[in-house]
Amino acid sequence: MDYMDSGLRYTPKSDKDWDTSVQFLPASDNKKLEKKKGPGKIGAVIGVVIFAAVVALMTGLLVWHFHFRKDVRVKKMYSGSMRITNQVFEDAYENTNSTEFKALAKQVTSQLKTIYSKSPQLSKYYVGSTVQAFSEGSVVAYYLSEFRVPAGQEAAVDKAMSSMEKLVDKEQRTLFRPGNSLVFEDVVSSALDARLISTSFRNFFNFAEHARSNEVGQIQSPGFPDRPYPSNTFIQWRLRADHNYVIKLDFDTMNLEEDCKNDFVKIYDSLVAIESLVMVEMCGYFSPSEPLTFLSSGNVMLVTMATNDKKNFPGFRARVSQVRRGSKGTSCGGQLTGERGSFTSPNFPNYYPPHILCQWSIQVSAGKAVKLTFKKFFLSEPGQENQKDCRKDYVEVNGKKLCGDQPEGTVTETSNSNKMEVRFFSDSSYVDQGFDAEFEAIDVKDPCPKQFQCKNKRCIKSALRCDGWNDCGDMSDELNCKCNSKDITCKNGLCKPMFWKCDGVDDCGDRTDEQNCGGCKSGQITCKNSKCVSEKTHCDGRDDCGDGSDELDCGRASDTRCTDLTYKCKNNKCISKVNPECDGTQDCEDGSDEENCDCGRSMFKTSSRIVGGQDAEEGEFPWQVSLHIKGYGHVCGASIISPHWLVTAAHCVQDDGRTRFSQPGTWEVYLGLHTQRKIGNAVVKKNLKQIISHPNYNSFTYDNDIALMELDSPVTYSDYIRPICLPAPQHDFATGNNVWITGWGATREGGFAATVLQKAKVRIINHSVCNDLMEGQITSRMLCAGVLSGGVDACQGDSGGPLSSPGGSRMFLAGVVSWGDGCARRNKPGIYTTVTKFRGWIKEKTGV
Ligand code: 4AZ
Repeated sequence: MDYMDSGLRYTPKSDKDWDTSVQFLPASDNKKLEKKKGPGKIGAVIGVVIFAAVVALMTGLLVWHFHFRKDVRVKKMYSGSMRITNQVFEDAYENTNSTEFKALAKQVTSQLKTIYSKSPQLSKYYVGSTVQAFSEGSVVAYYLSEFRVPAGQEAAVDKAMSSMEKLVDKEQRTLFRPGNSLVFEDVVSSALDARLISTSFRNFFNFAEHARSNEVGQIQSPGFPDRPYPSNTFIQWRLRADHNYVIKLDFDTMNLEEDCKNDFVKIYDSLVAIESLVMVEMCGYFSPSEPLTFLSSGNVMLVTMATNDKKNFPGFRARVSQVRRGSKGTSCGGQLTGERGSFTSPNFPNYYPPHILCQWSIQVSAGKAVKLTFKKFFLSEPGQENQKDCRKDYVEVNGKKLCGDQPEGTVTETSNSNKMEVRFFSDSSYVDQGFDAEFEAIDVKDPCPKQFQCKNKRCIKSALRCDGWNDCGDMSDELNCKCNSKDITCKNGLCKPMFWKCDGVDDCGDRTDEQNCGGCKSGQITCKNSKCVSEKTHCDGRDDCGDGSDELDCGRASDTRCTDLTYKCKNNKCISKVNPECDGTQDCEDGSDEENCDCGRSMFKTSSRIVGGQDAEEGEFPWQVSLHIKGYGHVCGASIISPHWLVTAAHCVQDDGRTRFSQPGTWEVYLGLHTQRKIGNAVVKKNLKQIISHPNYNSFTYDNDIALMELDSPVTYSDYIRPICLPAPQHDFATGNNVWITGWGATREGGFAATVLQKAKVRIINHSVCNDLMEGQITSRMLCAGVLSGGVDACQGDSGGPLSSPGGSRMFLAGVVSWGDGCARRNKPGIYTTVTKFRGWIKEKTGV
């Protein structure tokens, strides 16, 4: 049984595809092979050789004949729909067994045959078609067509099928058509998703449901909620609504295997699986709090589910109802007046329907201008990743098209008059959550009353002007400033927070903040503890600073007095060089500083400079791990430090009332992962053998927030799976240094988790400054990093992941994502566990 059988049965004309000209060779004449008295031994040998050669030749010929000469044909299935404009829909067309259905279906298939006969490519390989369903409008026919195509010819058939509309046109314009021929319009056709005709399906289920007003139906995967859905199963639900209604499908559970290659649910704005009418493809786990309601454009919808032989999950359940076309959620656009107001895409925050065009005309009082701000903006779909051309779903404001996902509140448009036209267009495939927009009337002469107007037209609170932070996004609030006493006055007119003075980073852009540092006079050096000592004391063998920092980087390979700041070689000798480990130069006499250095490198150089982040490249952070709770999905991050061991946060592995997070069996870990729910060849999934949470972890203060995870079997390194370097206990991660945060955590505070691994660059923040900002909660085992102007940070779901610090050509694990006051808030950096403080503990527990 296959996909075709899930509708009307179609019986192929079985012999047609086989080459009937093949004939078997006649049997040999036995008499000729009878042994005669021969010409002796040599003759016999020659005879045997000739005989063997003939047998070999014949075998070869037969193999060639049957294996290669015979056409190898590939089954190609296309699905399509077309509008029949000269028929009127009858209720009987909903029933595939009715005589009315059968009669019209016969006429459609017969005309389809004529249509395909107009193309030499198609007519040669055409096997047959089945009509799967009809719906209103006048009558829409949904069909499947089968072709048997010689291997290598598939592209030619695809090409011919892409001109289906032209072929239909040809057929419709044929002279001498029978008077009762069907008139076709709006022909849509595409190759069937190959996963829907898998030969490994063992079970087929086919459901049909007609929604009625004031009734809510339900569809669910087989076995839900008592047992997991079955393997190797294909199911489809054909959903209909009354004429002038649309289908509303509202999921309360969606919990499938993570890899869409194995199990998936696909929804179509059609009654047959036409790829150009796919609304969404889902797999993995969706949180019940996520809005997951879909609307069809017409009165039909198809839900398909396919599973393979691998793992089975609980499945899904959804409510089915009908909503009058034009009612709330299904309609959009209109006239908007007043001094301020808001509007959203239809069905927001749920998914907008496909195939919709909305137009809003905004008008504010004469003499004013309209300012439009998008608070939420989610218009992404496969094929529209490059957000520039907006060829699929888009919003058009002032003639400018906007699409893709945009960060909260960042899209603002202002009109030149008191009117603004906003258009929203969704094409026939793939839907998203849409947008939430606010408009307000602004005074053209005073567009930001009591506020500061940035050069890019944004309005910001006046207090944010000249505070050292780039609030406008284009720096215009930080130009031409008179700095206050808490700021550094840069020569170029910028003001920067005083605590960035002398941090080794050119914050002003003209190095003003890095001049006359530490208050030390010329001829003096600044110690790590801020003391000033004479330049001459540098490397004189005496600890003049008191913390040993004047005796660092002295170029001596050994014989340095060991301090907290010096690197200790394996032979217990100390060297003064800062961060000598794995820097490519042998500094210890015994070479131990360059041992175990197969770490911290990826295929990529992270050369450019989460919340405020961007997609990482695949394999850019090969030590990044995604920790999943079995049957739930991603919860925390972790870092690979050896083939056996991961480092994560202790707070990720603490039991709560419901889940035993501390137990290895609760988790499955994904190494080499880039996109959640996309388990490609690079990805390795492992179970855990043990979890070691730091014994001094404090769940109130998050002090000692570090844990180790041992894999149940060692992982093999690849381009996508590699360890990060562990820093020596003395490794210096200096204030102001750039470090990378990575993870699949929320992309805004309280928001959704990322699908693709995100990366963002932040800076190490001075410990005492951070402690002041975080109201004294920062212990010596915590490290702060962030962008204090806000907008870039780790967030929920990033916990346990790495804070990767470049050192030479490698990355070192500076920290473990631990906590923060919200995400990406101004003056609230992210807090990380300081890995150097736990280097000894890691060595003791793991041997790494
Ligand atoms: C969290 O909940 C979390 N902004 C992680 C990092 C930060 C905040 C929260 C830092 O996992």
